[in-house]
Amino acid sequence: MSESRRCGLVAIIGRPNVGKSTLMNHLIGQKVSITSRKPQTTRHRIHGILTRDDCQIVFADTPGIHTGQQRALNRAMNEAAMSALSDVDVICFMVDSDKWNEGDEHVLSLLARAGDIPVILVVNKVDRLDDKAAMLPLLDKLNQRHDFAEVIPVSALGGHNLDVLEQALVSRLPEGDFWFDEDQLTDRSLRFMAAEIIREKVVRQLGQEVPHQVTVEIDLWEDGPRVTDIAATILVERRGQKKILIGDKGERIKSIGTQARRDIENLIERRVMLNLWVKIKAGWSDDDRALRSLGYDD
Ligand code: GDP
Ligand code: K
Ligand code: MG
Repeated sequence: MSESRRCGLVAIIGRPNVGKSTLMNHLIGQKVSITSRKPQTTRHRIHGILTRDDCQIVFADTPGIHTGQQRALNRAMNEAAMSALSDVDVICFMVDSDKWNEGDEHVLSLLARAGDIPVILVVNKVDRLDDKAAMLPLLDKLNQRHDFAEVIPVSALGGHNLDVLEQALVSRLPEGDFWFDEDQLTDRSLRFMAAEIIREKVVRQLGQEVPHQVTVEIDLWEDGPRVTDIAATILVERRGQKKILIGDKGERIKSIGTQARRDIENLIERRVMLNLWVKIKAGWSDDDRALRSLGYDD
């Protein structure tokens, strides 16, 4: 049976707001099964795993790709993103069917370094197009810039065509045993996902001008008999961001906390008590050492 199985690593890349998280959530659903690492596992941080009888798609956690090269953080994140891409089995380049900007342009330019890795062009948000022909000029333009293995229009939000995308991914994965056992959630990955959930809520509040400047650290994780106690620190770069996050009389941080707590409860299927702290990490985005301690050096 195992000889007919496929398993491999997929990266979904694209500028902020094209719908990467929405797609990932749809593909993986609530049944995220991240497990203890086996020796042959890649050096990648794992964002999520889709396991079917016949295949396991492991989604690499590619750090965001960011424009603006001046700052150490941008550089480090772009380097990390590119090195994460260098040994995946398939890359999905996700774009918005009716919005193209310099962020897309930048990510597209990085694809030149994809080498032989097949790149699937995923054209998202087609539900917003009245006339599907409206995306043809974009597709024409993109096809001239890169030799895509396939072009798949989808709606990540509506679930449209995602089965086609999934099959396109699976067919390009190497045959081999699964890397991860199912149903074996580890603390480490749960913590990681909880931090991601909190970060996602913060980014939504701050808007897309600063998302990569935010990191979340889980300070405490205690599984009590009935409730899991979690404390997390949100590290922002500037005083102004801290103010925005906390909001008038703490309204903002409270609503972030509530939303994050609900998602974390769904993830771990337990009641959660979530304490959030906001701290300014002054000047850290220009300090390579700080980046390393936060884990962006791989
Ligand atoms: P990311 O920054 O690439 O991870 O993008 P998100 O997944 O956070 O999505 C950004 C916004 O686009 C959110 O408001 C989503 O609800 C919305 N979105 C994502 N996919 C679709 C889609 O297929 N159709 C529409 N209309 N909106 C979408
Ligand atoms: K987003
Ligand atoms: Mg996202």
